Amino acid sequence: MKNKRLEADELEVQRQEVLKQWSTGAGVNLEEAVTYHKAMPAEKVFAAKLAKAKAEGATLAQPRGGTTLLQEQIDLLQYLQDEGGADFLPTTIDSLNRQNRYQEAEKVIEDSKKAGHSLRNGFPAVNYGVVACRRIIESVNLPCQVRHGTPDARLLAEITLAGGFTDFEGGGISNNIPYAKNVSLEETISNWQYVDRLVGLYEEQGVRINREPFGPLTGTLVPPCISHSVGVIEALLAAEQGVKNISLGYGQCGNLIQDIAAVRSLTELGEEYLAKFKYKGMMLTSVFHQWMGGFPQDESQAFGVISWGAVAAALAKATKVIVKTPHEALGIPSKEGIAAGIKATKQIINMVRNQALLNSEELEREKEGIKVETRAIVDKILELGDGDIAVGTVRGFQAGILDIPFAPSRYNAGKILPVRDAQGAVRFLDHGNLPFDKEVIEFHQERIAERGRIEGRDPSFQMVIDDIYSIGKGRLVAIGSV
Ligand code: 8ZB
Repeated sequence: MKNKRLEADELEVQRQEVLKQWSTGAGVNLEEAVTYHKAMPAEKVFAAKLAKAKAEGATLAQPRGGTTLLQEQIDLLQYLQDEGGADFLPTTIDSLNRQNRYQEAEKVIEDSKKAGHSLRNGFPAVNYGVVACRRIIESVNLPCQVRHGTPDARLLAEITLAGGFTDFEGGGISNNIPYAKNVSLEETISNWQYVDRLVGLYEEQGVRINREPFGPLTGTLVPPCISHSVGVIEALLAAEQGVKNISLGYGQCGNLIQDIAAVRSLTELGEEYLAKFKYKGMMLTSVFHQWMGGFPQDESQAFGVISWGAVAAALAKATKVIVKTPHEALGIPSKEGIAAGIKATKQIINMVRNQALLNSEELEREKEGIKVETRAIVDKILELGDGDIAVGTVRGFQAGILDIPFAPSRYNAGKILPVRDAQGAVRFLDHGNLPFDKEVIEFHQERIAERGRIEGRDPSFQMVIDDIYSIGKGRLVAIGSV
């Protein structure tokens, strides 16, 4: 495995296998799909709407959502469009499709039809096939994205892209390390080279498909340089396969300065590395994920968390914000709950968007710090791969040069430990084998020590645990054990 564009014959051999994995694969005809996409109005093309938002400095809102039954999925999306005021629409894929367990998904669909309502969370797009996907696309007026966490999303991409979706979430690292235990990076990077190459084929024929690596990884205690490194690497891997439109994601950490610095540095770093490898005609946008950790159960408190994320997204000028719902702590949200999250978010965006950009020395320092840390990681990975980012990624994860906290994968070193500082910014309590120099390490230690002094306790693993639960209990920084 190398970071090299898949040759046409290599891809074709794989495609023939992939399209046979489930009967609906037979419904994919790339040439016909290109014609279908070309007839689509521009307002339904994700990359076009993102480009416009980027030019205007606007922040657009997107919910999540998926149901077992097709009609319920259509009803949900129409509701989120018409009542929720969503700018972009999702179709979140069910957990069985995510694990390529199509036979079992088929039974869930049958049982749901018998029951008269959806029995599971998520839409099993592979089972439904191309025509059903197009029914969704044709039922709404907004761009639609496939959202999921699938290590092998090759067939899912074939079907949903032919089905008219114009954005596809995921990546070889971001859909592996946080989602799987036993799947190797070689395997998922290779699977995702296929997905990116497929997108590249659409691009070559004049169809813009946006790609979005999953930014938040394992949640709310992921230091920005970790998710930024993954985003930059996945952007490089995608660009090599011919992808042109990429949204890089970041999950809210909760400290406003750090969150703004993270969003602003993310696309700058992406552009820096894409230029370094001379990829041309790339469009990068940013995605801010509202709080990806535990929520308070109380709806009013939940709206507080949602709103704080909206403020950060708007001030950072993220191109897109993925919204949470006031039902987050309770279970699967109703369509009204999802719409409520969009409305609260858009209210804030519209109030904040014209205000002066927040600029300060602290923000600049934070931004520069994130860049220095990310470059240290990505450059070391390139070095380990003798210039090849795919090879370097495999070796880098083995060596803990890139390490994702709290990840289930056995291909992740799991040596780093993040914790909040006194202001709630996420710092390294233990930087494991990350290739940082002395100043970086000392900066993190000083910030954490300051919190220790304020709380009158030594920073420890207990502090990390407290930070994981703190927002759910009403605050960002846990003061003492909560
Ligand atoms: C990786 C994303 C996980 C998050 C949200 C939750 C969860 C799950 C639904 C949903 C809207 C749904 N989520 N199920 N949002 N509708 N049916 O995805 O916030 O933490």
